[in-house]
Amino acid sequence: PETNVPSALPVAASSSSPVRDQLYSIAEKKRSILCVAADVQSTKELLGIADAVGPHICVLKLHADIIQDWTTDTSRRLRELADKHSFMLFEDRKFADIGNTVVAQFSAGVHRISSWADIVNAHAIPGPGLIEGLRHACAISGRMIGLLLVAQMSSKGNLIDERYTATCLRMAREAFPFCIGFIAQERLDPTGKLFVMAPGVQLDSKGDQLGQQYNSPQYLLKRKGVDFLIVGRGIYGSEEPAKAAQMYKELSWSVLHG
Ligand code: S5P
Repeated sequence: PETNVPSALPVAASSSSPVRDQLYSIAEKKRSILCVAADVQSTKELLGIADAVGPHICVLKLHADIIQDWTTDTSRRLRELADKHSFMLFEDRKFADIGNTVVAQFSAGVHRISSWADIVNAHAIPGPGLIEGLRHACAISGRMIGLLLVAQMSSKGNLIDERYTATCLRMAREAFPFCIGFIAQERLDPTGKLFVMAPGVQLDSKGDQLGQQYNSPQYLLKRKGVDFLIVGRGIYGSEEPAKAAQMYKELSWSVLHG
């Protein structure tokens, strides 16, 4: 069913999550609800995209594990760019294991995600122990990090049904303010306190050969009530990523506020 609800931006003031507050403050200041998915494979390309689209985004989403030459220098320089342009870093790790394992995946290994990410995401399938583990690792890191639960997916034939999504909503409510929202395709929390970032956004394509499905910013924002848009190939795959980012930023902001 279509939700047909307005944006959650006005709810920001009533929130008590510092990560959520920071995100909404950046979004308001930069007039941007755009998250760019920088799915490139080298540090040089990643930093290049981050610097180019930086002025137009509120969040840069990455998959650290596809960067072939990742070092602690990659995350250090990413953080510098995030501070320079004022955007948040979202590691799209989609944790999906028992609590004890995700603690290590979050804080150790080559990527040491908890030392630099502002936002991470997880599948809810292992149950609340996973969220507890991530919260624990977060406390050890001493950094403020927000969690998004993957409550729906954009890919054709995915196994998520309405009951699973409803359970994600319940788990997220219980885990607020560590859990601040969802990766999903429509608004889930009617109050908007738990926000939705929606991937599967592109204007020039309906999908790819591997099941990705795209919708327009208009559809997702107006008809489905999502709060933030994630655009990957529509931006980093275009000839001029900075220009494309500016276009998606302005279009999505005007859909909400114009
Ligand atoms: O359901 C999902 C969840 C995510 S996080 N569908 C997705 O496509 N994603 C991610 O969003 C995916 O991993 C990729 O990084 C991005 C979409 O990229 P695009 O190039 O298809 O826009």
